[in-house]
Amino acid sequence: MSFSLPDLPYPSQALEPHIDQTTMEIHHGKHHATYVANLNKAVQSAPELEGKSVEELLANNCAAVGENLRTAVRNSGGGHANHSLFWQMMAPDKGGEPVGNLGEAINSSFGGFEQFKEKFSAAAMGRFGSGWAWLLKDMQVVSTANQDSPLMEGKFPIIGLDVWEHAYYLKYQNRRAEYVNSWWNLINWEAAEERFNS
Ligand code: MN3
Repeated sequence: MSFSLPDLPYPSQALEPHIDQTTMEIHHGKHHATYVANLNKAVQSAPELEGKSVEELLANNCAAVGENLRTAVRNSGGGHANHSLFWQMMAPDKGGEPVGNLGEAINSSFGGFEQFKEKFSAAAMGRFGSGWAWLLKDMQVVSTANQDSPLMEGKFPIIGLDVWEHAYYLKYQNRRAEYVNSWWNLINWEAAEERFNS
C-alpha cells in the first residue's frame, strides 16, 4: 500500500481572493505531492512499515520507524498529514464563527470566539520560520515547527494553519499577518465540528 495525493475538495481558484490559484496549484500539486512521494520512498524501503497509516507512522514521535528513516517520515509523513487536514478545513465562502459542540468548547475554553481568534493568530505570527498553528481537540492552541504534526505527541488537531512562506508568499510576500487575517474567511467550521465530534 502506498500513500496518494488527495484531490482538493474544491477547484484551485475557489479560495480566491484569500488564497490565489497559483499558490494553491503549487502548494497542492508540487509541495504536498512531494511530501507524498518522499513518504512513499521512505516506507517502501522498510517492509515493516508497509500498511501502516500515516497516523501510526507519526505516533509517539515516529516510534515505529527505524532511526535511519525517522527524519524522512517525520517531515514527509507530517507534511502529508498536515496538508491533508489543511485542505479539508477550508472552503469557499466560509469563515464566520464555529458551530455546535466545537463553538461551545471554544467559547468556554477561551472566553469567546474573538479571544480564541486572537490567541490562534498570535500562535501563527509567533512561529519563527516555517511551521503551523493548531487548535487541538483538548482546546489548546499551539504551534509546531517545520512539518511536525501534533499527532506525533498524541494530540488530535481540529484545524491547522500553514505558515510556511510557500503558503502565502506569491500573494502576500512578507505580510504573514495579512494572510493569517484573510484565512479566517475560509475556515469550514462545519467540517471542523465534525472532526471535533469524531
Ligand atoms: Mn504547506
